[in-house]
Amino acid sequence: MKSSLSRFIVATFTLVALFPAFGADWHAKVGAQDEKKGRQVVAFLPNELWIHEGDSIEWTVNADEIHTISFLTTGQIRPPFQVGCPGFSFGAAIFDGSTCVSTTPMVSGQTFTVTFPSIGNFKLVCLVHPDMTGVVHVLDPSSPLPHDQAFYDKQAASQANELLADLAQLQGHHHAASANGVVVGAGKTLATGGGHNTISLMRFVQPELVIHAGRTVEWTNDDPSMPHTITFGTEPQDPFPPSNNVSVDADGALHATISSTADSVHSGFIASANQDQIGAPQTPLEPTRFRVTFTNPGVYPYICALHDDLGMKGIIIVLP
Ligand SMILES: [Cu+2]
Repeated sequence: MKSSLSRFIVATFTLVALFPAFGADWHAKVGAQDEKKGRQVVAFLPNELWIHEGDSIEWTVNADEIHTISFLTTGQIRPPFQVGCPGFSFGAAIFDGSTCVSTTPMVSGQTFTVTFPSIGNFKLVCLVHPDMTGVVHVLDPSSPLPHDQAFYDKQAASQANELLADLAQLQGHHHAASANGVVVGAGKTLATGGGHNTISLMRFVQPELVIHAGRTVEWTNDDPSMPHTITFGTEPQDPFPPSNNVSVDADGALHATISSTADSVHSGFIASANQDQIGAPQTPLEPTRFRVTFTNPGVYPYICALHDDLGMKGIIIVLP
């Protein structure tokens, strides 16, 4: 009896210490997807909220693609998502602009609550996805707020539906450049007044291809900001670099030869280069194409090592 009472007091005290203002609680979503998980909305929904000093926002992840909820400090160098701020917060945090706050990569059903004790306009980012941003406007309690929770709920739902529909339309328009070509993903980035939203198709657009032995298949990533891999056989520990048996063609595309269904070949990240920014060094070209020459007949299944859990898999059938 006594111990549960003291535990209650400690819990209450901790809550008071963490959330001194007892402001309003707001809710927002992170990501959306279709039933088969192949169509991913890579966005904070909504990506712009106006709240009062002392209020909290609880974000709920709504997709199986991983996302982080991160607030860096002004001018901070963007860290890799595996590193975080460096470091991570779990469950809840306070952000006043002076110290970085980030979650670990989160998936469907997980939540994170941030309390904002100071006025200001704070950029919200996902450290996994460069074109997934938002903003939280924290106003003085005497200022009126433009929207209520019902508005944000409706906006989040309609944005998710519109973006998923947009992606379905995009999916229908992607054709391979050659007979032995496979389009890897598709996507686009859209802006709102609050930041960037991205839609990404996590699929090989031609999941099954039949070729003759001796031919070369070419995969091309058509997504502006989503990396993918083409991985045959054993998945490597580190998905970033290509496997040792991958070489570079004269035009910069990566190339491997597969002669047996027992071979393991990994493309590494196939992705669009980041955009150049004024005042920053020009970004180098990145490999956007991967080629494999198949010398022998057989059935060759492969995956995207980053998105196979979303169903991103393909197969090459090689006839004599
Ligand atoms: Cu992928």
